[in-house]
Amino acid sequence: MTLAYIALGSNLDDPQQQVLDAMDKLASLPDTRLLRRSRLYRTPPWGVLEQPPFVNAAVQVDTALSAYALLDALLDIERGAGRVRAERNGPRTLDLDLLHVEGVQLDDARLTLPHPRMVERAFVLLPLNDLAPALQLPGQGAVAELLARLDLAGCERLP
Ligand code: A4P
Ligand code: MG
Repeated sequence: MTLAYIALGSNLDDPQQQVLDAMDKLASLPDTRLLRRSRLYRTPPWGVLEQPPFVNAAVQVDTALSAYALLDALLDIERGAGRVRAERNGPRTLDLDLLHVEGVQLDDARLTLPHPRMVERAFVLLPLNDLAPALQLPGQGAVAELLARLDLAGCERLP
């Protein structure tokens, strides 16, 4: 079994419920155990500014699936939530990104691990820090240290 970390994000069609439903779907993936769920955060949109705020979260799973099989499962769950791929960085019902898989570094046409843009993004590191502050991201440092460099303005924990 291998530890893996997944980021969840939504800013359309009841984002909080989208994220909670996606966590339940992740908990029922084959050969996978959901170990921990982060808290949920409301975060200001990054990239494309003219869109609703996001709800972001992260989970830690223990899985026997390969990184590719896990990615395919995430894309299936996104499709199930009615995800339409339109504008880059634009609004979405559900975005599931594979952040890190223990012991795996990859960069090919389908999958890059660790996720290349995660260390610049408070909306990713804030929930990941709930799960694994001491986690070392290969070539980057520990999650808590990386988070301390970022601007958290406008990010709030949901009750
Ligand atoms: N892919 C490669 N590596 C990975 C990986 N580690 N995890 C490939 C997931 N997918 C990976 O994904 C396109 C393809 O990337 C996948 O089919 C897979 O083969 P996508 O979700 O369509 O696109 P993306 O790369 O995630 O880019 P996207 O969706 O345009 O932008 P981002 O980078 O996901 O950012 N602001 C806030 N506050 N919160 C957010 O959650 N999200 C975005 C989207 C923008 N602003 C945001 C948020
Ligand atoms: Mg994505």
